[in-house]
Amino acid sequence: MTEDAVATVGVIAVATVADSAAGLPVGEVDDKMIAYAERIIGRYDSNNDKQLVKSEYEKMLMSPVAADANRDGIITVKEYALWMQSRRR
Ligand SMILES: [Ca+2]
Repeated sequence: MTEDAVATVGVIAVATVADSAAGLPVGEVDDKMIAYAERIIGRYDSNNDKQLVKSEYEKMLMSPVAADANRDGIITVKEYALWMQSRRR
């Protein structure tokens, strides 16, 4: 599946994820999902700190703000991976 296709699917699922944000899974993240999150984040990570701040992620087609599990305004690889993983279930 292309990343664009994933993004399209994600837009449809965003409301569901937002509803269940309080119950985000903790811990177990698929290695493939981590690698995928690193690729996506790396594309927007201007300062190469392996995480996204608002000025970086606001350029993304699909806002990952729902991935910010602890609401600190920073999207880490793990948060992004968990978020994507939760949307695929
Ligand atoms: Ca965060």
